[in-house]
Amino acid sequence: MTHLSSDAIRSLFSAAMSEMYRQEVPQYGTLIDLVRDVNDATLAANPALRAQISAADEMARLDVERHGAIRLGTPQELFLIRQMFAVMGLHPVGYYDLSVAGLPVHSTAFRPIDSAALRANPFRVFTSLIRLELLEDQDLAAQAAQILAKRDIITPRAKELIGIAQAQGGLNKEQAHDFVAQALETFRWHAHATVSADTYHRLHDAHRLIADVVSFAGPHINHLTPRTLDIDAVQRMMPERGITPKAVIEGPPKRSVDILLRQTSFKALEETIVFKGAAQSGTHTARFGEIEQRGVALKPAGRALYDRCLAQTRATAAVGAKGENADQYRATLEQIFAPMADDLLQMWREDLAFVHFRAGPRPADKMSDIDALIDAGHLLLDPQIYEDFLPVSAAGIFQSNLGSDAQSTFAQSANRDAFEAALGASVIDEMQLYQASETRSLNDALRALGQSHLLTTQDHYATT
Ligand code: OOG
Ligand code: NI
Repeated sequence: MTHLSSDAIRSLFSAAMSEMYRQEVPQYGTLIDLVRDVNDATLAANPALRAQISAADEMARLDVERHGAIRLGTPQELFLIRQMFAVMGLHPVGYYDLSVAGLPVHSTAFRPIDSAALRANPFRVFTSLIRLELLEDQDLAAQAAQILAKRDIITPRAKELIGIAQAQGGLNKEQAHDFVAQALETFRWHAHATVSADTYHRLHDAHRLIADVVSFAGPHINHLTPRTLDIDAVQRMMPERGITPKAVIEGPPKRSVDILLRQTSFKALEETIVFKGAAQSGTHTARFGEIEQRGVALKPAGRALYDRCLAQTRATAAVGAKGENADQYRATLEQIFAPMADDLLQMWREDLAFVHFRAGPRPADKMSDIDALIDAGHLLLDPQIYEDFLPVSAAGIFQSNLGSDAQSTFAQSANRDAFEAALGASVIDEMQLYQASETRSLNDALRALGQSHLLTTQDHYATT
């Protein structure tokens, strides 16, 4: 029997999610059109960027690239979602502690992990688990746990197909289509709350996130984010298309070599919901829009530098709840990041950034070392795209969605062990993935250039 690849199943799923979300949230369609227009214009105006993206074989992923986000209620749900996502080649990478921003959740990113899968379709889902133990009102927490224990977020047929995929190592075409249709049910919006108006309001008073997770039958997808090549243009043009963005773009400043991840979002829609029991209705804000620009992944030293610069910026110029001080924040951000190297080769040489190597023209002879190959133009470097998320940015997106642009900092209380126990697996270390990918690309290029005597097995950053 022939199986559909997990890449193909992921592509079907991401297209189906996009279609569903377009139906559910009309502004999403507007955003997708805007991002496509900006990307087309950016590529047309910048032939070097177009050539670099094509040479790195990354043009195809750009148009389909999305990330979504969901929030889960129980450890069992996280465990089951991991099984579901595995069928489409999504694996948990990284641990994000959002208690640092006063949010009662911790998270991981389910994403493809090898370069071929990322090139095929890098669809990812930022997945959070609520932490009832962080609530002050433990009676309410116990009630919330009871409500959550009654729901089943995965359809019986989806469970059956996950079992089949695990037993036979994949799904055939018909099963795959069935699986995608069933999986979609988990992430659909439910206008009918499973709780009474009274319970909803008590949960909401404890924390809006708790109400969002506990009051509904499933973990509705709360945003689906396209990737743009020019987030400053998108931020500028959003109002022209009737969308109001948050006050500042999260993440690093604009640079000539983009680093990590820059994100902006628009506020959640207020939607009508119907409470249990009564014919009474109310409103709830769950779904919002987000756009992002992805730059080069940073090595540990680069990431530490990023975290330091960002913390310094936030300490110097904090943005207020209504977006006050946004201009000062932007200027400070640029100024504080200015000393950081902004040239890809220099960043690689300073152990700041991960690259992918590519073979250029083949030299006539054996060369003495990698630096000589680079300097003579035989070995070419492309930025390795950052495939993950940033906790401070994620917190800013959560906050903005909760109605405030205020940047706040709280005492942290990470609990990675509990998260991994729920997941039933360890989260994968993203730094190891990037390093392995860099080393593999280097060795492939060296072989293609007839320089096998320079093959390397070492982790560049780990040894320096
Ligand atoms: C997730 C927010 C984080 C991002 O892009 O950083 C996120 C959520 O609101 O559930 O999606
Ligand atoms: Ni997001």
